[in-house]
Amino acid sequence: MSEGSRKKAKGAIDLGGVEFERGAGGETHQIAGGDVPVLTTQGGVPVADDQNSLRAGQRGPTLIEDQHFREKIFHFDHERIPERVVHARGFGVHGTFETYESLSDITRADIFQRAGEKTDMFVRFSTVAGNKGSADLARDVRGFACRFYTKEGNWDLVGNNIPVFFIQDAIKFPDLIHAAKQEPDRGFPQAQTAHDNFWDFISLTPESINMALWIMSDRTIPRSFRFMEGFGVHTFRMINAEGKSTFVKFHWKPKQGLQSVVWNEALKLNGADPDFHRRDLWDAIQMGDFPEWELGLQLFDESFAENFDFDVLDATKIIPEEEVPIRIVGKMTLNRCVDNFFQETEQVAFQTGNVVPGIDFTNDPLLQGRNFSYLDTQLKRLGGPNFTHIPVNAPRCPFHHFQQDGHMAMHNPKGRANYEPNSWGGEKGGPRESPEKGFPTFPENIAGEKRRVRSETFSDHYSQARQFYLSQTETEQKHISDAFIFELSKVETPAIRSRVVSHLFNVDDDLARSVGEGLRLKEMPQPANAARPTRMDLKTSPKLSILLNGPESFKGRKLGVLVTDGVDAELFKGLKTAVEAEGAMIEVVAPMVGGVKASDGSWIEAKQKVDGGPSLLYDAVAVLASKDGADLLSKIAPAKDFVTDAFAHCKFIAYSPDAMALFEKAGIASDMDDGCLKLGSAKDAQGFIATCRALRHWEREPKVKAA
Ligand code: HDE
Repeated sequence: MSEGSRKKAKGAIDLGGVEFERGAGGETHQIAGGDVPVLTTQGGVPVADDQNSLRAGQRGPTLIEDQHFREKIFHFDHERIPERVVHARGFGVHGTFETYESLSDITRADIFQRAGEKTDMFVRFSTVAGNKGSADLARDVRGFACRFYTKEGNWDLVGNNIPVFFIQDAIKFPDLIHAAKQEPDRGFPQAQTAHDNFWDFISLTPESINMALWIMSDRTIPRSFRFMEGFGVHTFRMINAEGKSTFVKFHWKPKQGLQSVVWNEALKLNGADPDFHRRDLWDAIQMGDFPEWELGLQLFDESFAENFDFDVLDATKIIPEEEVPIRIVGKMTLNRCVDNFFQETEQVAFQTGNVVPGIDFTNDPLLQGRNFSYLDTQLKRLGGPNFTHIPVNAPRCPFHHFQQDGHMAMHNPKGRANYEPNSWGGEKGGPRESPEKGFPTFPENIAGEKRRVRSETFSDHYSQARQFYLSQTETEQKHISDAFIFELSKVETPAIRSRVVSHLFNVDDDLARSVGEGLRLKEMPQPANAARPTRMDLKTSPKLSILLNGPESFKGRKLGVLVTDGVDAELFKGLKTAVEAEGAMIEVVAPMVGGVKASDGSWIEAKQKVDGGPSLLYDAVAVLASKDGADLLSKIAPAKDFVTDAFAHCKFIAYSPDAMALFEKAGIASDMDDGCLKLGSAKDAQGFIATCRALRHWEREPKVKAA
């Protein structure tokens, strides 16, 4: 507010640059004027006093006449809308898609016609089972919902970070979700599949076993939304201008590489920072470190589909990249946070039915069911049929239709015609259909009996689960087995535990045994009855491993540096320079949030006080302490946790020579290994950051067994 732009009110006080005045009861009023607009009612009427309701007498009752109070409370009372029945917790951001090359030979979709074309996007990442306020690091599938605002309407690719699904037919979706969410009698557990109902359902639904392997892998505990893949899951069609159809599966490949956390870290992160994933994306975008994904297509024809080992309409199966290579056709960059969370992230209404000319559905029964569900659910959540009038849902291309009225209609058709055919002609007559430009449904030949039936071609439930398991590194296989043991240890009914293990015998003998032994089953179960025997001949697919597809640098990741007074200033500077040169972030943690005084007298600002900045928040850590500083840290329990957790989670650790006292007191000095690097001088910092390019020091894991 510019000084002198208005007279200072009598008794005005200054609270951090904004002026307030004291009211009669001692309360503060922010004063309008200058750059501060006058507060109004929803109807635009200026408000004189927003601190006190209208009363009869100083200490008397509030008057119903107080229209300002009534409007304010009425609106507040109605602020909540139903959360999404699944994927309630999510985080949305804006972005841009850039088309690399014309795909006109394959699809007539306008977005894929011109190299270099940019299309606006909105993307929402989510967990599935937890409520809106649940923690980010739940073991769960992540939603990866993408909207492209194309010149021929909105195209929504509503995918997940896992390429397969639990069930084959949408009619089982309510059962799956009921089983996964809180048990209905007790209302818990929240955001967890580690309970009886979930594993009961899974163990009675063999088609879900492939997905069960995926969700027990580290895919369900990503380090960040930025480090995960996305998948359209279903087989779709692309149709070119001549009407030729090509099958397609959509993939998003993060330029950042793949990365996950370990389970013990996830458990603790949920307490340390329940917003870990949304904060990560927010911070990265605000800092200008825009995450990028390339869009890849697996394209194949009818003859491939007929000869492939599995039915391409079965959403519990993948097509390995090694069999149908991925063609990279464009890039998504997420570059803008929302202005308002509710307005955009909460109100965005994705719909699988939003496809554009040149992209079409297949008969995947899961996809067909979704097309009904996504439209239907928006009515309940957003309260009426006009949710496309909300800016985040409105197309950004011209649109004309005769839908009218309903709650909150913002734009009804203009003029006399609200129907067609009509004989008004010209502009007055309104829009008309166009067989040339309009959405062409692929004229597939369909014939058959009307029956409730599951195709025989959907009946192999274990072969791809085995293929997935055998495609993992040894470290990842151990994580899968540990995850089964953890989840099933929370299952209270022994028969359900055994039943799950009986399915694992159809996947891999060693896996089943290690889970069975980890649960201390009194007797190993027989393999479950299988509709089809597991195929032992499928080739492994290295692309299914996270560790084989990790980041190549430390870029986009975060080093946490625990410092104390007297920290070697040169060493700190050297480390900071090395981190920044790599395009990574450094966050300073100190005994007190105000910061520390370095050896040369300079001041180092801290971002976190040590108990609010556990090593869980960082990809790698350093402890730079003076001798006195290390003695002080040795007496602070969270400082000891800082190093023991980092060690147990197989993180790379750098330390100044004097910091050793902390490791000794924490009880890990004698176990320190090649993943722990002493920084003798600033020169060593570069080598440390180069070491951090690898994700973790996995060699340590068998010794610490914390994952
Ligand atoms: Fe969803 N799903 N889903 N789903 N789904 C919803 O729609 C549904 C499925 C996915 O960020 C709901 O707007 C059925 C597969 C994402 O807003 C609902 C079936 C995949 C999101 C719905 C599936 C997904 C949803 C709830 C079985 C990956 C969040 C709120 C046939 C390919 C979108 C909403 C967002 C949300 C139904 C299975 C992904 C109820 C019936 C498979 C990413 O309509």
